[in-house]
Amino acid sequence: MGFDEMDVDTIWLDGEFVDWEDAQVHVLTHGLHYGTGVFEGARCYDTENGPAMFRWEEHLDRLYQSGQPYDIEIPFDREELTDATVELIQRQDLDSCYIRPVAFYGYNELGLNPSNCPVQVAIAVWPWGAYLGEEALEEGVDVAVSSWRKYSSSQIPTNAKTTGPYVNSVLASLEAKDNGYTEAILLNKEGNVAEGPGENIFLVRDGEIYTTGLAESILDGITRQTVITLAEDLGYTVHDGATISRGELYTADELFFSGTAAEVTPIRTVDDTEIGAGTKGPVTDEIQSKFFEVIDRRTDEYEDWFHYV
Ligand code: PPE
Repeated sequence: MGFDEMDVDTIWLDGEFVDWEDAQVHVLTHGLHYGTGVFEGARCYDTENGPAMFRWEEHLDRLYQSGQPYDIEIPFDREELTDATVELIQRQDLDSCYIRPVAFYGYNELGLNPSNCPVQVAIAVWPWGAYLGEEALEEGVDVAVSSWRKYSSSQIPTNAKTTGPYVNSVLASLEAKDNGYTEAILLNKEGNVAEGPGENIFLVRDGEIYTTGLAESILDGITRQTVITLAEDLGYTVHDGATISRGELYTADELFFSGTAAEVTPIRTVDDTEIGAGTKGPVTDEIQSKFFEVIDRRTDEYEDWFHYV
């Protein structure tokens, strides 16, 4: 569904609330030419206690940190960004939504050195349902190992969520979709498993859980951290920072993706090979159920993960 079909009308841009159609930048914006921006994707959930932003503090931490390698100094503090987001959600009467802050080098001059360009900041919120489809959460998705490798952290920091490098994810996603798959898995430069184009990946084998770590050139997902905590609290052994070879994907008992947009999505096939029984596995099911229980606030555990609107 396109933005114009959604019931949203306000964007926060450089400190002001502006009408949706007025949230514009110049075509000579530095970030448009060179991808010199950093962004976040967070969610606000319609919980039993009202709308609440999930792990907002961690998303803010990552936003500011993403700017570090690029000298992007966001000219607004945490409280300003938080207040702006809360007000955007309230003004537009949203119960649940996706939250997209973006900070980028703006308009002044071109050339690779961005230091004379101002840092512009925008926040938009909109309703966004299940990323890979409602059915995906139940049935699982069919994925393919991409022919595109994930860029290495020695080339571009993968722990920074930078706009430009997402062309790597776009290529992997397009290739997967063109070939009839729902999503891709990217291998890193070494040929081991990295992550999905917009998701981290978890593998279950013999009742234990494995996930790739930062040294495998991944984004350190906040949902990934959430899943690790939930799984450990459920009593599972989690091997964070595992090296997962391509071959292990096909013989895994279970595989699933994690991400703000994708939440906890089972993977039912990789390159047409069924994973486990080719459906959502029991460990994935337990973790996914716990995740939904937490975000719906059907439990009072993990209360400090929520920022009520
Ligand atoms: N890896 C990548 C490359 C990635 O983009 C995401 C988020 C993750 C892992 C998971 O991170 P986290 O959301 O903190 O658990 N992908 C975002 C972008 C989706 C989009 O299409 O845009 C997201 O899930 O919001």
